[in-house]
Amino acid sequence: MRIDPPDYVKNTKLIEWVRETAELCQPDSIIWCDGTQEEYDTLCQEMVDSGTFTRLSDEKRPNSFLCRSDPSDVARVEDRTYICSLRRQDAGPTNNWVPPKEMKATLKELYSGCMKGRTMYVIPFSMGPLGSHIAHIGVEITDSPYVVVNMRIMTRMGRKVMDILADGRDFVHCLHSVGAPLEKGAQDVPWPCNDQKYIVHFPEERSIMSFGSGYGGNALLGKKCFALRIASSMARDEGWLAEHMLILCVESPDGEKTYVAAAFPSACGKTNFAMLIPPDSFEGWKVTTIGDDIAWIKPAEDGRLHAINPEYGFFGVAPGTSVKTNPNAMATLSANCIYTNVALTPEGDVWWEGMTDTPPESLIDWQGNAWTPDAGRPAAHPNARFTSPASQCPSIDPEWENPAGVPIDAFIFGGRRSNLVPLVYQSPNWYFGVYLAATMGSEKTAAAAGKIGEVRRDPFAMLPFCGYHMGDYFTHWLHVGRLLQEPPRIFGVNWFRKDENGKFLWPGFGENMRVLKWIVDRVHGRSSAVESPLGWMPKYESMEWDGLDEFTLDDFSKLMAVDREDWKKELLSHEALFEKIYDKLPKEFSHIRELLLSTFWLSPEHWGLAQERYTGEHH
Ligand code: TSX
Ligand code: MN
Repeated sequence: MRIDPPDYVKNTKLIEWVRETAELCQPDSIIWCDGTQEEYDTLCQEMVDSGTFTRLSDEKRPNSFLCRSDPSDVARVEDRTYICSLRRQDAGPTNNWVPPKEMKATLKELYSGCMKGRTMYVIPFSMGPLGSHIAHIGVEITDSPYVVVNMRIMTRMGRKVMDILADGRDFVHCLHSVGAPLEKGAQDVPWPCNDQKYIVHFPEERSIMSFGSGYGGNALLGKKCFALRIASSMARDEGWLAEHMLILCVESPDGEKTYVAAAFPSACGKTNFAMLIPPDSFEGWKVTTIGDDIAWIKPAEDGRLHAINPEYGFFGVAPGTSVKTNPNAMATLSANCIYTNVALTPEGDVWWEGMTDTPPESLIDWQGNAWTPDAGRPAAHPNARFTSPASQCPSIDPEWENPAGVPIDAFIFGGRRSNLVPLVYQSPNWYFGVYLAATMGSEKTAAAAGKIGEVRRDPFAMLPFCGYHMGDYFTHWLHVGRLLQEPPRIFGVNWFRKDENGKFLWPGFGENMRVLKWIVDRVHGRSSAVESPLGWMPKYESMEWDGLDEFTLDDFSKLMAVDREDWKKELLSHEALFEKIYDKLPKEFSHIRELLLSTFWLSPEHWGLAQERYTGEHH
């Protein structure tokens, strides 16, 4: 097989890997992607011609496309995701594991001839600004043009990356196939994929093999597979952190900048928070966005942690995104985007649930069928996505491409909890902060697996994304903090607490700026706090309430109160998580749990009295 690399390709390991892969997968042809606009336009047009893409209205969504996936290929497949480390205990009990040799034999069969009748694309990409010491290079080989155009939005991709991939320089090998060879003369389908799916990581050799799916995190291998699973393993070995976090900057009226990284499980509005617009009453305050999903964070010379966003675009959930919930995201979507599994309007625009209060009278739904508001099913798939360039975001931070990263002053960990967990609290120190993050949980909103309202532990929002043993991950976090001159302060938040009638106690969205301001003030030693069973908490007076007059001290008390019996249950329930990783649980955790349990030496009466410190109630 002739592979004909362009003369600017110097990396002999890459050339050899492409040759081997072509021999195994037997594509009809090979394209070395250069990342140019012309290449992108050509591939998009080819997908329009083949029926995979629909070009949207030039007026409403210039240079943008709609794509409908196969109805069976609409989300990440966690039960088909494997961490194939050499030793089982390095993957840990929260990851699927198969011995790497055995897995490779299985995959070799599947990949054999899997690209017949198709083009094999070679995509060099950088996770992080080109040349940043925090960035890393990957090369994805794929038979999906959809993957190529999405990778061009989501990563820095093409010739400019190949130019710095000198001979001898390492890169992460990312092999992807939709697993649907085309026999001679056979008619292709708009979304080829395979019922058998494998998303496989080999952490020791820093490689990824993905088979059978063309969707999102299964196929755009720079994101969850590389930037989280493989990178977390690299980070542990090299003393840094690869995290499922957004990064934002809070700028005060006098120009003081505070960078914050925050982790939330899914369905908590992470992208909305990353692009928050402060209420009008916060004159002169600004929130800017560095990233909405992943942060690579490294200890720097100054004794602090510096973070980059390794991505170049947003691959966000569309449903629920509107000018009300996230005006910055909506502006980002005005042009040059790819929409997957959203609905199509008769005018050639897109629509999804929550985009407007009233749905259009008629649509083509995500499966290509006619749809009206009385259809009794959603027009867009609940996991429908937009792929959009981060550079188009009005709130993008001027430092977002700084190769040195931005210095992180605070970590925020949140979850969706309808009761018990107060709006905001600060960990007394790094150890308690790591414990807080390790035990974070979120309630289920959809009736997928498990009961609605059931708390699911999702440590650091990393449970599906950690490329090694979760116990080793906690130990690594404890270790990194010990080495820092100025460890970031750690906070917990909960935007989702409800009253006894099921009404949200907190308005959320832009009003979360009030929480951010208290956090920023804490970081700089300005705002006061009082002790609570969970850590430091604001009193009503130490938060900004201008412009939210209707939110009373009484409302605040409801939002901040910690019920004694509920907190006891919560602490005892941490045991379930700890049991799972008992052999690698940091011993700090057992001590912290004991210390937290010691608050129950307070009688119920004294608990109530102590609570007045932070609810501000007086009896
Ligand atoms: O993203 C959200 N955030 C963070 C915003 C910066 N959402 C959406 C979550 C689903 C992905 C929220 N939903 C937030 C929030 O802070 N809070 C809530 C709950 C809520 C929903 C609606 C109202 C109040 C709270 N109020 C009215 O609808 C009028
Ligand atoms: Mn994510």
